[in-house]
Amino acid sequence: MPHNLLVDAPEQGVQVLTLNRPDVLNALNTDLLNNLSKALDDAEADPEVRAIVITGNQKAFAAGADINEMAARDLVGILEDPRVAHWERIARFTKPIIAAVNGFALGGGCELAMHADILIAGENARFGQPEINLGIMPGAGGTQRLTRKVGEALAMHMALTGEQINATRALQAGLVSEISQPELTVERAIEIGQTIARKAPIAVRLTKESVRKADDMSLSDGLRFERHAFTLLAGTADRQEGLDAFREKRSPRFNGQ
Ligand code: DAK
Repeated sequence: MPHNLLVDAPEQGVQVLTLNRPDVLNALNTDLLNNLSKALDDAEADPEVRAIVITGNQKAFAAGADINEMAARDLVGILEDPRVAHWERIARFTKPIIAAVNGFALGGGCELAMHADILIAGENARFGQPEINLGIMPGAGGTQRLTRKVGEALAMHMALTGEQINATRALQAGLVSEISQPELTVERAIEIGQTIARKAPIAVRLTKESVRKADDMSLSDGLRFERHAFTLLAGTADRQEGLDAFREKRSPRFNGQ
């Protein structure tokens, strides 16, 4: 049986993780989430990995949590549900994540895509939070991240009606940063990952952390965090290298220090 998560060796700093349960449109069961968590643990510890691309296939990024598994699960004790820890693991990942979304990104699939720092959509992408159709509601950020990204009007519309939006609407709403031809989505995501992989790693990590804080903090607290991070970078060898390289009209050679 093929593995439900394909983990490529990193190339030029970018590792591609491919959700691989095509028979069920990459529905996210516990085993797949577990494998994704483990792959992220490994990637976090691997200095060769500077950015991650998460993708699915042409028909689906992921059509949500595995409904068959959900139907079999007793909801009592949901806070001890191992899937909660897996979602938290994905949210804690410190390196940049780029989601390359073709086809359906629904429910937990849309929520997984929203855990990415950069979201690239194929023209055929469809985003939605259809949990309401199942008598439930989003449970991994679909009421929170979606609202912060697209605003209350559209988030409320999507979460209460279960209606999907297409790639163009997702771009207009600010959910994705770019649309590509479906067959080029992964290639484009890798290219973006490789661009980031050439930057100074500490600056990349602190930039991601700082932008993320904008969701959680007041403007004054966020600005304080940004200044603190900026000051930390002042002591890095990579900052010196970046400034020297500019003045010497050459490409910088960052070493992560
Ligand atoms: N789970 C299991 N199987 C799924 C599936 C899913 N989410 N989505 C599709 N499949 C299966 C279908 O049952 C079908 O299987 P067979 O009948 O061939 O055996 C196969 O994939 C192909 O699907 P369709 O035949 O339905 O394909 P169509 O093109 O006609 O329709 C569709 C595509 C995406 C519109 C449709 O499949 C669909 O509506 N799928 C369900 C989408 C959905 O409701 N997703 C939300 C699930 S609830 C949590 C955090 C988060 C969550 C839960 C817990 N905790 C922190 C604990 C998240 C919850 C959800 O995502």
